[in-house]
Amino acid sequence: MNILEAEFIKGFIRMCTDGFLQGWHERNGGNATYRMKPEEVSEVKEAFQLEREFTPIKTEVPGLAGEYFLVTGSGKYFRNVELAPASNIAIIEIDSRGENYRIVWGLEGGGVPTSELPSHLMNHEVKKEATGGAHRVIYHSHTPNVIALTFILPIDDKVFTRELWEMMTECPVIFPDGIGTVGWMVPGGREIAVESSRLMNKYNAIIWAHHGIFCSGEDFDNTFGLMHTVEKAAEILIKVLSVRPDKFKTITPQNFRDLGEAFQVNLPEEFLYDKK
Ligand code: 2HA
Ligand code: ZN
Repeated sequence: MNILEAEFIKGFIRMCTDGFLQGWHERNGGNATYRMKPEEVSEVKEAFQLEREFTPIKTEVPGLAGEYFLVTGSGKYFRNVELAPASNIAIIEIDSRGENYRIVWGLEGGGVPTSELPSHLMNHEVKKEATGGAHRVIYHSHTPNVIALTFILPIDDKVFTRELWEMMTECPVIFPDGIGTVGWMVPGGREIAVESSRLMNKYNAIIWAHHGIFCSGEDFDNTFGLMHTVEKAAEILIKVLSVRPDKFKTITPQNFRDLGEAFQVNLPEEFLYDKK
């Protein structure tokens, strides 16, 4: 088969294009990775070339030994993924120790996986464990309104979660576990990956101050949908704060408790604090 006809590759490409069209991927901003299912590996492995070298991941992910991932390329533009998939994305294989990877398809003409590979893989490892294998997508982008909020709100999980929940009634239903926040750190390395994956154990969305957002999910629709929802809530908050610094009315803690009961979602009390 033509590997580009595989449904998981089409879904990944569509997510890249949709993210670009939202304005989340200036230049080479953002990156995405997908942990392939065994049947998807079988479906496309005829197209694999095994002559490329194993390269250190620069962190250890033993929980991902032997897994295959579809990944965006470092320095590649989301804008170009749909136009030339084989030059801008790749499939990588993780070795049996979870310490090295090799490219088995894609990035034709040269290139390496996303500069955020350590964060992606450490997040995948945590999410695979925490969800019994259900989560497969990690997606990072530079959502402008989320980034803007990191200049005006305290970098605090409780504050971001509560303020974003208040912006649209369905937010707490879509991210009932809340949102994690990471203060400014150098991107691309192991340190930010360790900090991010620690939070990913608890949350499906985490915000990197003055940088962007990471989302985790089972498939492309719900991962993209989560990011879209958080960014839209952030946009509404920016609009509200642009008009006046305080809210004239809002959704109250008791309203959230009633919502949680009606929608059968557990909304942790840590986010329903009194604001005085
Ligand atoms: O440019 O988004 O975080 C790619 C990135 C790095
Ligand atoms: Zn980034």
